[in-house]
Amino acid sequence: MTKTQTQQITPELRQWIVEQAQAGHDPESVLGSMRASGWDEDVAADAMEATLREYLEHQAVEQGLPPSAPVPDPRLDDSPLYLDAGDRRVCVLQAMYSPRVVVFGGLLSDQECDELIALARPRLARSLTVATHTGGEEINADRTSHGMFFQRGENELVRRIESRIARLVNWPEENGEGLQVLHYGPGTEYKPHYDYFDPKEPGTPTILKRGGQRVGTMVIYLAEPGKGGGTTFPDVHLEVAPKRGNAVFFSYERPHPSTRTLHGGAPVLEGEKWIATKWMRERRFV
Ligand code: PD2
Ligand code: ZN
Repeated sequence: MTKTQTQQITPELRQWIVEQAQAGHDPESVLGSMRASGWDEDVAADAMEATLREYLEHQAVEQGLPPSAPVPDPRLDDSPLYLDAGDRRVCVLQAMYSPRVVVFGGLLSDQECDELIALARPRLARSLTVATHTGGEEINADRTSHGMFFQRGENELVRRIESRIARLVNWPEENGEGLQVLHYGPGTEYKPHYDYFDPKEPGTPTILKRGGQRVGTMVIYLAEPGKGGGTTFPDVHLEVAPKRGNAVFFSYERPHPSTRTLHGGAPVLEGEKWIATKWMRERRFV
């Protein structure tokens, strides 16, 4: 048996790790103490991460927050410049941990952007949002764009894009809602909101029957406005530029503002903005 396999994470060790964190010791010094007393570095790091995650989850639920769920997540542990999206290499332009926000470069080619717009344009209607009090759909003054939904896998281009997204963020294609295309003219915007469904709204249980909560969003920019139209994350003062072919991904492990995933589409000041949005659910979306 190797040394690593013999090292047991006992309840006493867990408690000690939590106490160190509570006393304000930073992770590096806790790891240093563990190494000094004979712990293998990787085992110590894994033990610490798992223990603190479990502890924080317990605290969150105790304070009345909804429990957390697994979320889509690109593999960025070794800070790759590019990720393999199957039929295309996609650039990782920016990554933030809390909230989890990743900006991708070149998710779609210019031609794919144009093709998607051409397929969507004849089917546009004033955008609706899910009415959380009933579970139906309604026109919302906070969302002045026009949009349409493709069925999942509706055509070859949509299938290609869906497969790319699934691979990039390691989340099953079948958990995705249909790709939505939105068009914003000058002056239009999507006011800041959360993409998850508010558990307190009476219509939410009906919505959740189709695949559980939303846990991640990919917004792909298909056409650039001249000015304005960025995707904003007000809680962290972040604005993502709506550069054609690029995309912003973010995830939210519980339906709660503590995720800091409040976000909006800033008003388009000049020109037109087109995007495609893929919302991802916990389970198969039906
Ligand atoms: O158009 C955007 O940038 C935007 C902003 C906020 C899109 C969405 N939300 C969305 O589709 O959920
Ligand atoms: Zn949104």
